[in-house]
Amino acid sequence: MKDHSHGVDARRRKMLHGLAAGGLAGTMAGWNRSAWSAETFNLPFAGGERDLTSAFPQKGEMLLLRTRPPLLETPFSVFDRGVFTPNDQFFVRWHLADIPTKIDGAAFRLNVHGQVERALSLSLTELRTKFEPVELAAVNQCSGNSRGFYDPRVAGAQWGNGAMGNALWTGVRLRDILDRAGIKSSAVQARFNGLDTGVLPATPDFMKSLDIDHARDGEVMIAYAMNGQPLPLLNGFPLRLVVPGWYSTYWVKMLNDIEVLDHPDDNFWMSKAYLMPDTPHASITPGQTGVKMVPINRMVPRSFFTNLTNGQNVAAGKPLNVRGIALGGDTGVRDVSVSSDGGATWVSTRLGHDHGKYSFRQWETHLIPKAGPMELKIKATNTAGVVQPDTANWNTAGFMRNVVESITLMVS
Ligand SMILES: Nc1nc2c(c(=O)[nH]1)N[C@H]1C(S)=C(S)[C@@H](COP(=O)(O)O)O[C@H]1N2
Ligand SMILES: [Mo]
Repeated sequence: MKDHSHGVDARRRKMLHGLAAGGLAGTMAGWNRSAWSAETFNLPFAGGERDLTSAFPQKGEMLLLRTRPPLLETPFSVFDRGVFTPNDQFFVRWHLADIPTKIDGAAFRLNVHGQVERALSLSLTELRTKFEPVELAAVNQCSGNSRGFYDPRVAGAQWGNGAMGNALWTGVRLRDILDRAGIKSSAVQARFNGLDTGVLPATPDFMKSLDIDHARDGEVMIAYAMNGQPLPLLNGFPLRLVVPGWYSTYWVKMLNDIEVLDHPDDNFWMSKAYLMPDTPHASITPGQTGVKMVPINRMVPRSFFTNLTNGQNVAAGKPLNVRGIALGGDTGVRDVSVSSDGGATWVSTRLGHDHGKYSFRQWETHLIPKAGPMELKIKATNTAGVVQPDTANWNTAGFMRNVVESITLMVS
């Protein structure tokens, strides 16, 4: 067995020490009764009024969609501050209401079983010392990010654009764990389960599965840290799956159980939930029936303005800095172009530092606006040549929105 711990830098060692000791800075006590901030915030769609709250443990100011189980959205202005989303303002999404409020890192075990030669029960210390640590920048985005903009409206969490975030994830390769257990030739999928459960025993446990080749691709990882710190409890302390380029429904939090299956997983969260139409862009016309459904999977390119908002006043004749972020989806960003004439002509922006193909990519440009209303559009193309669409997709679940974003500035 190779020990890579001597190669680990001091910062990481310190962080991991905190992890193993099980120290959780905050617990969830009181998270329901703390005073909400009196401030509200309006997402730009009907019913988009949200309370701003700082009442959740290890979380700064967030938009409150639901308290239990929590749905917290990142205020969009956060994305203007840097290419990585700070842990304390990283969005939060849970399906089931019984989430452990305190986890003892010393007693925690990750179990690997099923179609394997040797079942494993790994402590956090073993994970960090007996496997090679890896780091990867990757965007975690909810399949339903931006659902609130769907027209006609659809049921589900009415997110604005802030159900996404970019972090530098540290952990171990899922492949290394599976290989240590020894995958049997009967293996078809690996199923991931976390510590959260429903309040009623009849509630299906939240579990997600990946095909065994995907699970062993060397990119999927089990992360014990984000942005150099242990995961916040609400983002999955102490371990979460990171599935680069795939929607975050697969990024199972508080991961403590991996079962290698000899059949395709048909549990509720794989066979009934998180399905999308098997059509171009997962798009159908409202009311359309008889559509084949498939599990949601890879992300698609998106781009956003971060320093300007719709309806903002700006000065005519003076250079205007226009900037934002983009993601390529399941591959890198090739180009982000801006249009100031409603989409007739496009000009490439300057791309920021490349943190890897699964990361946010910052972009920036300058314009000299003329007096009057000015419509700006932003459009990303990924390295596979996939371009954001000019018209929005539609499906009943409100998944995979990635239409070209557009804002109108008042220039005077
Ligand atoms: N254990 C567990 N993991 C989970 C979920 C959950 O409900 N339970 N929700 C998934 C979904 S749908 C999303 S969008 C992401 C949200 O990750 P975050 O809360 O860290 O932003 O977690 C995923 N992993
Ligand atoms: Mo999600």
